[in-house]
Amino acid sequence: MNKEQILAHVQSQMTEKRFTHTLGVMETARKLANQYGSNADSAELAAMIHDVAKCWPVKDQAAYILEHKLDASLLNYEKELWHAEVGAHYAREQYGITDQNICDAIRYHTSGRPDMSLLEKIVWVADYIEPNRAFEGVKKARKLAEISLEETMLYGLNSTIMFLLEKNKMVYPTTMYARNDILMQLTQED
Ligand code: DGI
Ligand code: FE
Ligand code: FE
Repeated sequence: MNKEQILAHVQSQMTEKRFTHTLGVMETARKLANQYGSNADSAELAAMIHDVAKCWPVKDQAAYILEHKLDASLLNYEKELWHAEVGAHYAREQYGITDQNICDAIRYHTSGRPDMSLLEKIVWVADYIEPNRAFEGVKKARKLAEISLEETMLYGLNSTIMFLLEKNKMVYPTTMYARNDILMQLTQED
């Protein structure tokens, strides 16, 4: 499929609000890619597809993970994590995306992971700060993104982890490892 076809299909899978968010992530990912010296077309394509499964019924997301033998350990954690795992596989199967970098940027756009590539960081940060986001602290995150992807990720991962702790929710261990890894990267820079 070409980009226009993928975008139209992605739109058919989600609410208008989610599609507006997707367009915001695409625009932001493109900007960040140019700013940090990554491929803007790859960043935009990963952003286009990143939430394709977000509006599916959660039981369909779970069934997809089992049916395609994806990482079923995710099913022990919050359901918000599942659409990323589904989306990465769907990108390859339905849209013919063969670039592993793009599939990984989709796969880890929610959880993060240690040793994230530049493209993975860009999509994670773009998802966090796109113009339609309105949570407390988003302005601060946007400011940080002008200076450093790692500083933005540390801020975002800390906030997300603290939010989960406050709500007595499970934290996916990989998110914690992602956060520690970013902290290490920042500490070693000084
Ligand atoms: O799909 P989006 O809403 O655009 O954003 P996302 O895919 O980054 O999902 C973020 C949500 O996932 C956020 O409300 C927190 C929730 N979540 C639940 N468990 C975890 C988690 N996020 C991370 N990073 N790690 C978790 O263990
Ligand atoms: Fe998402
Ligand atoms: Fe998103």
